[in-house]
Amino acid sequence: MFDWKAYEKRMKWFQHDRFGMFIHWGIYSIPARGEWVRNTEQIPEKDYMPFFEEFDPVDFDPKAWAKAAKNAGMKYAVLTAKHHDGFCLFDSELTDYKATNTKAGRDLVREFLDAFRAEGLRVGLYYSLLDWHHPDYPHCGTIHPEKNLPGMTDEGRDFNRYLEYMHGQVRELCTNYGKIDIMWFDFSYDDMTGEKWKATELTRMVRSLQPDIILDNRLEASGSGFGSIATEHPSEYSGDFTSPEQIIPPYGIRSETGRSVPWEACITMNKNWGYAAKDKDFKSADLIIHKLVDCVSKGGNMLLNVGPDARGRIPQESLAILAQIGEWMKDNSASIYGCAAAELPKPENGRITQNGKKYYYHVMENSIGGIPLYGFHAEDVKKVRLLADGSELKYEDAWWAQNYPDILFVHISDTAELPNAIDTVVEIELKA
Ligand code: FHN
Repeated sequence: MFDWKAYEKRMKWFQHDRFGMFIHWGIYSIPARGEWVRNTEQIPEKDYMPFFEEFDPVDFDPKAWAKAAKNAGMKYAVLTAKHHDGFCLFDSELTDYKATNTKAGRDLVREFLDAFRAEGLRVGLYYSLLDWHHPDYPHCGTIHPEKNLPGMTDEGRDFNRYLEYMHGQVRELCTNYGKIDIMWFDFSYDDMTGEKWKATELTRMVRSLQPDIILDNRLEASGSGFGSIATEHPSEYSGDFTSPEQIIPPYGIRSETGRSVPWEACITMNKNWGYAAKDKDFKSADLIIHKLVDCVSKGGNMLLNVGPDARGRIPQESLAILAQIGEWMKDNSASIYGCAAAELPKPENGRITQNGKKYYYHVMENSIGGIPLYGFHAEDVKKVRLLADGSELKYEDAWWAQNYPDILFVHISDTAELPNAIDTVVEIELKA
C-alpha cells in the first residue's frame, strides 16, 4: 500500500528547491562525442579501453563545480556514478572498471558529494541500469554497442549475476557515501522494466538504507513515460517523480484524478548530456530562465545538465550561462523556491508562480501603457511590489483601465524598457 503521508513528507524539499544541476561525466568525455559514443559508433570494448587507460582529469575541481551550481541558484545536484558504458566514478569493490583504477586515482563520487554538501546543496547520484561493460548484460537485442558484431550471442550470459552486481553497487552507493538525497536510475526499455530489474527488492533495499531518499520513475519508465507514480495506485518501485526529458510538459503532469504529480524536466544546455567538443549549440540563459519559470509555473522542477570535459572542467559556455542565470536568480529566486503552479490561467504576457498568498507575475512581454496583470482584482490586492528591489508599484485607475476589472494595470517603468528584459517579476500579495 503506497504511504501517501510519508511520500508527501519526503517530497517537501524537492518541490521547494525546484532547480538542480545534472552532471554527465566519464571516460566518454575523451572521445568527446557524447555519452552514447560507444553505442552510436559501435565501438567494441577493446577499442574503448584505451580511454579508460588514458582518463586523467587533472583539472577536476568539484569545489569549483559546486560554487558554480550554488551561484546559479541551484539547490541540488545529480552526478552520474555509472553511465551505460559501465565505467564507475566511485570506488566500487565489485569491479576494476572504476576511476580509482585510472590515472585519476580518486573516488570522484566522494569528492563530488563532499564539495556539494559543503556548499549546502543536496546531492543525488545517477546510476545506469544498463551496462555495456558487464559480460552478463545482454549483448544482443536493441541497445548494446556490440549487438552487430559477427557471431555475437548471449549464450552463457547470466542476467541474474548482472542483477547481483547492479544491486550490489547500488548498495555500496547507499551505504558508503553518507546521506544521499536522490537516486536517479536510468532507464527502462522494451521488456527491461520493473521486476526484470528486481525493482521491488532494489527499491526496498535503497529505502531501508536511505529512508528519506527520493527516486526517479525510471525503474518503470524512460524519459517519455510517466509510470505508475502518475496513477492513484503507484507500484512499490514507481519512484517519486516523473522525469520528462528535453521537454517541459505543456500542461504539467497530473494523475487520472487530477492530482498534481511531482516532475523534473531534465534539460541539456547544448544537444548533448556528455561532453561533445564540437556541439556549440548552447541555449541562451534567457531561454533557460524562461523555461525554469515555465517548469515552476506548471508545478515542476528543472534539472539542468553540464557535461565536464576530459580534464574535469565544466565548459566555459556552460559556466557563462550559469552565471547569467545566477544574476537573475539573485533578484528573483523568491518566485522560484517554494513556488508552484498558480490557481490562475497562464497569461499571454508571461507566467505566474504562487507561494500561498503571494503571486509572482513574470512579465516577459512589454506593453503599451500599464502592464496588464491578468486575473487580479484591485479590491483583493494588499500590495504590489517589484520583486527585485521591493519597490512599490502603483496600479493604474485610468479611464481606459475601468473596462477591465479583472486586470491590474501596473506602472513598472518610466521608459519603454522593462527593468529586466528577460523576466521582470512583480510580487502581488492578496489580502488575507
Ligand atoms: O540514455 C540516457 C542518456 O544518455 C542520458 O543519461 C539521459 C538523461 O536523462 N537518460 C537516458 C536517455 O533517456
